[in-house]
Amino acid sequence: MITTHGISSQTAIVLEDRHGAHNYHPLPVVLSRGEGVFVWDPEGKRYYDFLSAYSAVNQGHCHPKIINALKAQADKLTLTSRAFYNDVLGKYEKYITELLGYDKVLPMNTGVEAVETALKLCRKWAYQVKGLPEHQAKIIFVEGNFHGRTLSVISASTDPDSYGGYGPYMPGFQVIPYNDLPALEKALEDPNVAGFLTEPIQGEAGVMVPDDGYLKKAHALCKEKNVLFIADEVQTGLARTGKMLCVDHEGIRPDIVILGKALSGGVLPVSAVLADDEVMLTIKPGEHGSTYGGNPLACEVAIAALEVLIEEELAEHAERLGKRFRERMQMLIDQRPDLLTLVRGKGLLNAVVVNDSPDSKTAWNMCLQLAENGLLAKPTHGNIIRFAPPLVMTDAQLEECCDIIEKTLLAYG
Ligand code: IF1
Repeated sequence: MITTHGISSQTAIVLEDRHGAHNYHPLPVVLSRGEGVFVWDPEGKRYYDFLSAYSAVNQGHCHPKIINALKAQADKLTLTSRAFYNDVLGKYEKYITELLGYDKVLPMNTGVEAVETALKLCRKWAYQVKGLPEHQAKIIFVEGNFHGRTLSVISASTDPDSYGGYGPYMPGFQVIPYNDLPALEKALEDPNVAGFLTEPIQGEAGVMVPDDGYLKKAHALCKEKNVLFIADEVQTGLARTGKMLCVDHEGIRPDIVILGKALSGGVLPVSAVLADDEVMLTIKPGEHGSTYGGNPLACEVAIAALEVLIEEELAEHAERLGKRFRERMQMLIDQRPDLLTLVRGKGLLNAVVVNDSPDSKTAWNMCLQLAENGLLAKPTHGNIIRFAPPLVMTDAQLEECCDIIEKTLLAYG
């Protein structure tokens, strides 16, 4: 069963099903190798990857520069904990804070840990700087949000799949409609509001792009009320939407920025919270941390992952390819309005909405067909297909991928 060439797809699926928790429902595709925009199954079938590990591999699979950084540091030192200094962390902290223009960074591992860190910072700041009464700080979230899987962030989720059965929930959170400035204005009338947390584009909700100007105005409203504007850029950040940060499209500077996923180019869980001293220095030694956060292996990988984004101009690339992708998808929609409703997105974070109900199997079945034809994408909410390839895709590859999508969807049903 287990050979020197690894295991078959069928065996891999059986093993996961038998021995792993059933908290996922993957497409029946097994991957054993990746390079750039491609992944391969154990039998050698090649696919274009249009999920990019949920935007963690913006730089492409196994980017040589990032893998070399990993290997070189792995031979020297991997983890010391923060009980001691290490000789890479400070270099990384200087690099990322100068690159993104914040006083300080706090390194964590997974995206949701960085979100939790931002929420803790927000509360500390509220009590120490803003002067709110103890235990009264409120943080505003928006409907349809996705910030990860911990008890505290699922407490603000409006998706029953995320929060159902996990109560009791975290107090001090309020959820308002997304893309709704009057709702935000009203929520901000409460003097105990400490922060407003949002994804600049909602990923899990189905690539929901807010109206132009929403983020800018929301930021201004927060500033007026001395409320922290916190951007969860875990999925939208790091060149995915055509700018280094998605908020750059509106020229705003959040008080707290949360990064993860592509910060390591898919190599290790590496996340970060960026803020200025007024916020960051409210957490004192011993008040927050993580065994692996800031480890030298992660720091070298993160520097390389960020350098790749800049050296290969991946934001510009995503912007150009994304425009072309939406143009091609619009042409397809015009041909089959019975089948497809619309395409939306920014840069290379896009979704096509299928003309069917959210509880239909249409998008899932289309993704099975796309896989058959050599392109991997994942449905979300039954009638939405997310398309988010690695940003290192060439123009010619993008055209070929659009041809595959066109051929597959035109043949559907
Ligand atoms: C799963 C979606 C993507 C995120 C934002 C924080 C986190 C995420 C904006 C937490 C994570 C994931 C996790 C993954 C599915 C996924 C996802 F489908 F749910 F929407 F990316 F598209 N903030 N997103 O999108 O980061 O702790 O996972 O490192 O299966 O939960 P994490």
